[in-house]
Amino acid sequence: MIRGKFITLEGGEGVGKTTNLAFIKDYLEQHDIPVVVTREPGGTKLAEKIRQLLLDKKSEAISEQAELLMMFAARAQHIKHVIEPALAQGKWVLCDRFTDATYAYQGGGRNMKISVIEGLENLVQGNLRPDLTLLLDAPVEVGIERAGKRGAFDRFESEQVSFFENVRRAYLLQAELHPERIKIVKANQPLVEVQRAIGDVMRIFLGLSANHSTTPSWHRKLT
Ligand code: T5A
Repeated sequence: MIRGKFITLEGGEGVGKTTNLAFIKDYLEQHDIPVVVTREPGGTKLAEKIRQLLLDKKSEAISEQAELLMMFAARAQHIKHVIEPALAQGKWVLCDRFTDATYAYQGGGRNMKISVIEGLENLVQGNLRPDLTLLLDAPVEVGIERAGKRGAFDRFESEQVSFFENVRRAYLLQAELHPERIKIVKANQPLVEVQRAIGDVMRIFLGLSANHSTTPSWHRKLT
């Protein structure tokens, strides 16, 4: 059995990760690739409970160390029960956020030591790293405005703008450190353009030729 590929989608609040996850799933399935779609924190019953605790604005003040360890506790469950089994069965895993989010939010946002995050990454993940990461990047105000339209803010979304500026900077630094894996997609443009750019990245990742259509199927139907 050929091992599946592990693709992650990253970016600040409200940049469009969830929206574009469906597009990527659709793209892969059109190429007969079996896909498991999942998210972090979350993806298993226990990890989803940890997610609720992490996002709950009304929870007691969560220390930075507790927050970091909860992210990796959820991740350990997720890897063992969802990600690794799927990859071993030859399925591709498409995950809404993964460890780059920890570098961005706990490293950049909370100023936790990168060496500590690296230590936990090695402990929890062993050799597992994403094969491809799409980083949706947009100015912080754009993401916050989009997220605001969806309803009440959670514990992270209630942070100051400076927190999100640090998150964005840390994400861009991750992309600089791992240019072969992390591809930046400009998210501050109409959805059809974002998806055209994502389609280009996916086409190259799948080794398809340049004249292969990258227009979103829903857009093709409309035009
Ligand atoms: N976290 C997570 C950490 O701190 N450390 C970690 O290690 C991990 C894994 C999880 C939180 O946990 C933190 C980070 C997060 O704060 P989440 O739900 O995964 O929460 O993250 P959010 O950023 O909150 O996800 P959202 O669902 O809010 O944002 P998305 O998915 O990026 O945005 P989406 O797709 O819901 O789009 C938002 C709105 O914008 C519109 C959409 O229609 C939607 O209304 N939109 C566009 N509008 C115009 N033009 C475009 N191009 C658009 N694209 C989307």
